[in-house]
Amino acid sequence: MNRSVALVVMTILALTLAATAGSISGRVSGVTGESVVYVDTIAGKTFPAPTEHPVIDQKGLMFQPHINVVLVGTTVDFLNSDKVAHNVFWPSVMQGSKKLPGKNLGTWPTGEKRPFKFDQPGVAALLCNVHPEMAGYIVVSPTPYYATTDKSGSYKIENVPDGQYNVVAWHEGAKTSTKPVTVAGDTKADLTVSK
Ligand SMILES: [Cu+2]
Repeated sequence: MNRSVALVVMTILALTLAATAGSISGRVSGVTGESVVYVDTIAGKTFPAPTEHPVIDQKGLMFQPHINVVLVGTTVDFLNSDKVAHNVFWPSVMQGSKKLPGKNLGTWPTGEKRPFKFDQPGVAALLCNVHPEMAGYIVVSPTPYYATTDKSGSYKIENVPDGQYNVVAWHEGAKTSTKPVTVAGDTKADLTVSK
């Protein structure tokens, strides 16, 4: 390889690294426990749906995990691992203050699963009409840039390209909070949500 070719290759590598190395990290305050943080819809950008199906299990009379985040377009497999029949339904999908229709997937026995494709961003509160105490959540993120916080509210979203975004924090039972964030490399963004 001659010197000018090597220089071009190195420049391309450096630019590629610079374009993919950004992140958003910080803390969600105002609530305790796990929250979800995601980059809101980016005008003119869509993302291919993942081919993998995350599994939400109904086990021990609970939705496991209790809180799930998926990219819009993802198909979720709902599994029943209990000895009793369970149902899965959500009364609506909340898109900000907009209420989109919900869905009832029916009731099915041990060991079976039913798929559902979440093709609209928003939040679905999962319920089981056999066991009223069961509750879970699916946050359908419009972008692949999302994370769940740890118990103290800290989060980090990796591989965010530089740019200007609206970052949203969601927490069970609280109002969602949105904040404009300019990402340039590793960027900090703290958010506050309130009940
Ligand atoms: Cu149930």
